Amino acid sequence: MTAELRDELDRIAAQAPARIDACASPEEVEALRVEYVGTKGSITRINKLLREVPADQRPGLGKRVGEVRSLVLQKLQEAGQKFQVEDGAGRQRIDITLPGRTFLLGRRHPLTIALDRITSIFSDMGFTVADGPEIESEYYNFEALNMPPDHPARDMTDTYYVAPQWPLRSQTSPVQVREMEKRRPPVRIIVPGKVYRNEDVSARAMNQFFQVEGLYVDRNVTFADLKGTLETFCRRFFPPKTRVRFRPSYFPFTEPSTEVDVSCILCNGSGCRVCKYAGWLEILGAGMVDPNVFGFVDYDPEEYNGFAFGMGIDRTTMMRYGVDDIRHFWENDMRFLSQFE
Ligand code: 2NL
Repeated sequence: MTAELRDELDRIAAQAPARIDACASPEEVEALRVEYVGTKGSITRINKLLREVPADQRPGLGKRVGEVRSLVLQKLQEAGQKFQVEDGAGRQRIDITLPGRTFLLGRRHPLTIALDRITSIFSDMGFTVADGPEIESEYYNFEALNMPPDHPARDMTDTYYVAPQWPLRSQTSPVQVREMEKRRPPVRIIVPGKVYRNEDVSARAMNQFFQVEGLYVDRNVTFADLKGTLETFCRRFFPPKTRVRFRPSYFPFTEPSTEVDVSCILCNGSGCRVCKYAGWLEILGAGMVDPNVFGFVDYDPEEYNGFAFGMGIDRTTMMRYGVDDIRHFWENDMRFLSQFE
């Protein structure tokens, strides 16, 4: 009995190292661990049989069991480490069989998605992007845009002031005036940016929102250029079946002026809550730049003319995605933001 157990231990000691070394996966190592030292493993079984071995032979055989068990455990541990690698600093070992950690990827804000798309469409038509300050002088925010001191838009109830005579811009047009001062025609720019108005906050209105304005000044620019440019924009920005219409309108800085409507993107013109059952949504205002505006920037109105337009990004994006409350864009609630792209 003792001799048989000794033979078996010798066999294990002779074979186990090579078998463990040959393992190609952590699972195979684990199978050998169970086979040798698990509760029903061969070494465990021999250890239990020690009780039946004659007392005088027990210590010697017990020592041998301990040796073989240590040898096998040592080999198993080495084999386990084979499937781990050192980190860059050579200190910690990691289990390369673990699945990788997942990264939470950020995504663009819906207003950024719309803004990028609008910028890209106008950039295809030769427009470049300009920007400027959000705190403006009354001159750039009003006067140079043909809004004299008694104009209603200058009323303190509409425009925020950070100090007397220093309004927060109520549109991005002051940037266009600054650009015209800096260079000679042709000027073909769009100006995306945040604007401020003292509005009561509601589902449809915020006291700060995003706008894109555009300006095209050159010789012989016509109202047909305005229509072609803005119609092309609408065709590309909105779904293919969207209809576009131009209505006469009024702005202090353009003459003649127009507003552009598109058939409601949600109900396709049949009437719904978003279009207030009109079937049409107003998306932008535009017109031929008033000659008075050119006077302020020293462009000769006899030589040059141009068109300008402005659109609110928040409202346009609401229509595009059927968002029913403008305040969603400002609350940064992940349940809302994660629905885009
Ligand atoms: C609207 C209408 C508009 C402009 C903005 C503009 C700028 C210059 C000269 C002339 Cl420098 N016009 N901008 C023109 C027409 C309409 O915005 O409803 N925006 C939300």
